[in-house]
Amino acid sequence: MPCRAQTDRSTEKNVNAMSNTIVSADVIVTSPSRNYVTVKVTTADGLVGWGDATLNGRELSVASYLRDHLAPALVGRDADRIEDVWQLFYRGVYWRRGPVTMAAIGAVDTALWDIKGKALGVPVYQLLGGAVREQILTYTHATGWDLPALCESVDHVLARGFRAVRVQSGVPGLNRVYGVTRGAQAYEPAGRGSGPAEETWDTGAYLRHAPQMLRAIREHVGPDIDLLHDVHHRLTPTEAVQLGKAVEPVNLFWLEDVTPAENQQLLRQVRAQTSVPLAIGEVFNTVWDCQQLITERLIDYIRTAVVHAGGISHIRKILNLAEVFQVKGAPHGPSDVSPISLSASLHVGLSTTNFAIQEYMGYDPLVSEVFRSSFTFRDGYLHPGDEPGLGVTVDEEAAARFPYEQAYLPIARRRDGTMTDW
Ligand code: CS2
Ligand code: MG
Repeated sequence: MPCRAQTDRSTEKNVNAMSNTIVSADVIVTSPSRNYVTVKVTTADGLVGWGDATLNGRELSVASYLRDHLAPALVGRDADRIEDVWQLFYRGVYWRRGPVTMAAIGAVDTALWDIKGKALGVPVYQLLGGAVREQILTYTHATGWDLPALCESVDHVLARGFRAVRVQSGVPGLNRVYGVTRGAQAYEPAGRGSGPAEETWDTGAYLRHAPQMLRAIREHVGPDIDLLHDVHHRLTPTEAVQLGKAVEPVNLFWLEDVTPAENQQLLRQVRAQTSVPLAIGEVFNTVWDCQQLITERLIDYIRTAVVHAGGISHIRKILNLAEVFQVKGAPHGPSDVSPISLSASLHVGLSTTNFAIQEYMGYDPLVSEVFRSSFTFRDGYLHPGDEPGLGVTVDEEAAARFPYEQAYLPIARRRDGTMTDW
């Protein structure tokens, strides 16, 4: 009898293993208003998990990494073994880290969490420990070439119910500036074409302009709205101190990416000389890239995104480390982070105590023809919804209607022609 029971159990195990076995991993590149890369993982019992692999300006590199290397290695594996697959793809390739590798790994990881939620019939946040809050504070972008246009944009954002807003304006003397459009159209940084557009940057002009712009917006909105500003990697640490000191009276929620932070210790100077809250991390893709920023508390907010930092599994490790040092999570969420990654971020956000705020730039209406999401926005807060998994599906027929179009992020040079950070 025990043998038969034994046989039953071993058969049961095999059947169970077979049903969670990955039978295919497909890559979908689509361009509903802008390029997105999505991975679709399917199991033997027909469960489908979706992952975002979009890397603005390098989409095809990630698509190739997935198609040529990760997808073949996924087929036949147990979809339940999320951490093991992550470790296989991180340690099993010898060459580690970097935006392309980690976006590809992140997409697979996100898709496997989606599958696990669907297999168990629960939203992913329940798998991550359940809700620690009712909803997630969010912010969006207000932009204006000049102050009147920026005030109008801020008013429009506040009228939509946001209580936190990122403000970016033009800079006198510069033709194009990060984050700002001259017209009413939404800002999309990647320009279609065979190469990057070139912008001129002038730090002096920016430093003369930004403090007065931010003071004027604080005057315009009053004390109760959270104001954020993205410096976008443009300053030296000394210049960042100058800006930080100048805007302390504005009581910003944060200054973002005040200086390139590959050399993490450079933030010590900024941290020591200004009290303005600092947010960094959207261009980082592993905990090791921001470990010093966190453990020395050189920042207040870590901005790594699910799609660019190894998926849900790795983002949680970054946020768990950050919690120990009272650094809060505030993931990147522009239009080039697809609704899949945004949804995944919201599942993490609902279940992570030191999660502070989610960037939500919003999407072109064409995007919702391809990505059907269940997250909701209300009165300045987001919620991922309670559908099993991540709550996002991809309409593959619609995706096929929007073929990839080559597009590149701009580059920036100083007035003397020297390359600088865009
Ligand atoms: C920006 C991004 O949203 C942000 O904080 O830094 O818009 C960034 O410029 C883009 O994601 C680049 O693709
Ligand atoms: Mg940014």
